[in-house]
Amino acid sequence: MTTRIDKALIAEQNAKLEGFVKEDYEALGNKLAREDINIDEITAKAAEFQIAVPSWGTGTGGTRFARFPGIGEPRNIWEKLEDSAVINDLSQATERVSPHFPWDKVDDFTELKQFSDELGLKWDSINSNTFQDQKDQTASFKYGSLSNTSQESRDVAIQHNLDCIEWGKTLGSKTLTVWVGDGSNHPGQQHFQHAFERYLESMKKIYAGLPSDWEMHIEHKMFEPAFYSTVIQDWGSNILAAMELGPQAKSLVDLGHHAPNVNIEMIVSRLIQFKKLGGFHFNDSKYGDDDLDSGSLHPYQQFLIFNELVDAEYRKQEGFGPNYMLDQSHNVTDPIESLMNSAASVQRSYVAALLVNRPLLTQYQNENDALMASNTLKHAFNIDVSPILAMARLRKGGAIDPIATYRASGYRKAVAEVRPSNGQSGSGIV
Ligand code: LRH
Ligand code: MN
Repeated sequence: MTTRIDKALIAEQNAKLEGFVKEDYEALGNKLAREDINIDEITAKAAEFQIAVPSWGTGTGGTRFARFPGIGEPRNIWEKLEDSAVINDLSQATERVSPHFPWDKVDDFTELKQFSDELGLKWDSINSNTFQDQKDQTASFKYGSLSNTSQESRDVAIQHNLDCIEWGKTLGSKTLTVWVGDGSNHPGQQHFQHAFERYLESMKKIYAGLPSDWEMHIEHKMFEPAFYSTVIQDWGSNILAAMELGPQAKSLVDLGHHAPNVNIEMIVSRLIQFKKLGGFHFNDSKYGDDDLDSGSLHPYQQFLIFNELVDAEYRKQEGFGPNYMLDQSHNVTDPIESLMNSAASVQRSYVAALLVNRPLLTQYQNENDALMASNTLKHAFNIDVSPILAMARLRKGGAIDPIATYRASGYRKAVAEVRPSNGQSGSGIV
């Protein structure tokens, strides 16, 4: 049974708001025209914007202390895809889903591909998992995976990544994302260089298994699950590994994997300059890897990141083509609502960055007019682009107000009737 949001309901809900959106759109269009900006060109770009949904984000997340399941939780990849289709039906910006193996592993990947095709969904980056031991695993990842001192553990981790590539080929994915929690909890526990050497030796074996049109995205993280050192702890170790491995290896920036107040937009600029920016895991955080909804705490930082991305597009930067994806944990909200909200938040940062007057910014930068340079960015950030986002969704057959339409659909209640909760609370991010 696949429950989709009825197109008639979307049309009925849109009919209530369409007049207001058109009014606001026209007013904004006039305002932007005064700055020689054609609103329809911006709306067309907004409509092309796509950000992938993490399959694991469609379920309720948790922490090491507890996970409090919501109702109608998706219990497997089939139901996660159904929910992802609802998110895309309403937002029209999330046609790609990123799976995590073995959490989403199935016996028949051709059947899974068929199912996703029927839902109008595509497959984004494949995430391997060598941060948990699987049942009957022959060698543990307790002391690491690709950098473990045990060749046996390294081989198990390498083979898992090669399997992920095979499964991804059947699904039509073109990217493997490798995040490893490898590291240490005590000074002296790990030899930093030897651990990195073992990691690179393992990654070279995985890299050799990449089809020629695939990329490998390396994800760095400051800490957790290791609490003293992490083998790929920051963008420095990340870009060194990507350069060492070859042109198909690039760096992935998960916003929550940096210490508070780190200048992430500058890291993005460096990765762009050296053609090593593979993609993003968008989320927000206040303290650690909180995996909160994108733009919920630091919308200006998110805008500044897109200012670097749009600048690269504007300068036609060679080797530029990053992948956008959400990576969040929804502990207290309906995951579908949070994912729609977050997709729109990231899309908003992109659209606002399109409104930056770049020739003027360059002039102020060359004149060291710091205040006017900063104001040029703030001016674009402060323009309310909501009419553009709503019009882009409306023109693509989506919902002007995705949350209101989703709630009006009663989808969560409907699926709760066919997805009995297992009643267990448990703990952990999924
Ligand atoms: C690690 C991470 C990684 C995923 C996991 C679910 O913190 O960001 O991207 O594999 O979350
Ligand atoms: Mn991530």
